[in-house]
Amino acid sequence: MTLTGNYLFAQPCDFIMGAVAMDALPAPDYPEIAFAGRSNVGKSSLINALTARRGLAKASSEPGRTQQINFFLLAEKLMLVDLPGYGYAKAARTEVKRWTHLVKDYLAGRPNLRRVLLLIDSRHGLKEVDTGIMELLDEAAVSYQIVLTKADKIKPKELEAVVESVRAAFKKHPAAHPEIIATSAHDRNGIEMLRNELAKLTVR
Ligand SMILES: Nc1nc2c(ncn2[C@@H]2O[C@H](COP(=O)(O)OP(=O)(O)OP(=O)(O)O)[C@@H](O)[C@H]2O)c(=O)[nH]1
Ligand SMILES: [Mg+2]
Repeated sequence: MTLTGNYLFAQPCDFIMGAVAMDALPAPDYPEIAFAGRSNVGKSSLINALTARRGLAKASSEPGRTQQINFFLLAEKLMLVDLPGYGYAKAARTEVKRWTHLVKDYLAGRPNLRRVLLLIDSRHGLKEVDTGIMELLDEAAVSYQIVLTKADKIKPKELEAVVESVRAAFKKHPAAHPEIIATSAHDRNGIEMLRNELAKLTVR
């Protein structure tokens, strides 16, 4: 039986570890859901909204807040993985390069990665770096799903337009999951829907 999303996400969720290198990841014992996206898109905030735990994942208005791969184990069933952002960050160039490599290696080489949530800022839509990540995931045959963030920041009509443009763009991408979920960590729209979607992935 599939758990309801709200039930699953009300279970304990614990920080397991932060990893700065591929040889320091935890054992691949649980199905993993990775939160990927450009710096500042709202990855850490979305993990906090899903788990209803403020401050579980460190969020900040300063791009580049998450500097390692952080693992959170939910209900001893699902590992939530907060990735450093790719693209712009207020950090040294060499540092950004290092995380970008780490993120790419992780995304392409993690055997227990069940799904990548590719977060896209509702106001900005898909950028070139995002398309690059989609290509990498297509090649690695890793299933991914687009999640729009910060939906509270734009009007419903504009949101529809972004959904349509993203839908059109990912027709060419074989590993993309067809459903796009628009979310807001602030007014919590879309959070329950995403919880339900992720609950389906706890079944091995
Ligand atoms: N209005 C609004 N702001 C949001 C939302 N989600 C995140 N933010 C804000 O966006 C900023 C970045 O959020 P983070 O969750 O730290 O983003 P991140 O993707 O983890 O960033 P990095 O770790 O730096 O890559 C913070 O100031 C958040 O408060 C949202 O749904 N609505
Ligand atoms: Mg973060």
